[in-house]
Amino acid sequence: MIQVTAFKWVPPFAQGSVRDLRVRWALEEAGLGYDDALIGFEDQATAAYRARQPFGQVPAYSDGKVEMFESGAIVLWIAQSSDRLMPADDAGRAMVMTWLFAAMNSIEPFVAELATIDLFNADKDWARARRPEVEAFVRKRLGDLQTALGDRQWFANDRFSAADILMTHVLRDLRHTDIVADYPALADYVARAEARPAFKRALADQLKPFKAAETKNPGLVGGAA
Ligand SMILES: N[C@@H](CCC(=O)N[C@@H](CS)C(=O)NCC(=O)O)C(=O)O
Repeated sequence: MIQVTAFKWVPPFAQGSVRDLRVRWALEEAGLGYDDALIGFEDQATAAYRARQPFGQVPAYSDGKVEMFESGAIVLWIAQSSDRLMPADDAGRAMVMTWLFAAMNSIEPFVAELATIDLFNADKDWARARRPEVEAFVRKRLGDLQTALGDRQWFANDRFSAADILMTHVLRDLRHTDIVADYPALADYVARAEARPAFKRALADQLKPFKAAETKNPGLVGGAA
């Protein structure tokens, strides 16, 4: 059975963003069943978990054939077994890999820097000084990204693929801002991706244990994705 690690609970700002969502979504699109192995913050530093994920993070993945960490690599692995996530021809596969790495390497670092400022350091002087430059860079990248998308629905080969899972997830990490709304084609793209039944199932399954934990322990901060 395929197994994906995920957190039992995370604070509201992270709910709907944790990277096991990428893997859950890919599995749902591919029609592959899986178990989620829920871990707590206390498990992250254990030797047993570090053997699966050297940084103590989620997700880690196993399917009886391989053991993996790194959400992008895992999604790419799953995509190799499903033409719903990656076409069979070389040119088509190359485009999926290209856009998948574009999401992780050309967009995510800037989005992550902005999120780190806003969500963890908003009250610090250095963050206030740095933020305008970071937002300007995010906007520059989103402008280029919107131009690259043009009239297409999806980034690689104009058909939904693993690359769109990564790109959508990265763009969702700007949900705490209004930035994506200023790029209407990208806003429509994210909405189109989020409307997919596979995404909705993946998101609901990530959120389920968080809600259960909050019901059991009302002391945890409530909130949703
Ligand atoms: N590059 C890794 C990053 C994984 C990652 O950042 N996971 C976060 C959740 S989204 C995590 O486990 N954070 C807890 C921590 O770093 O201690 C991947 O894409 O799998």
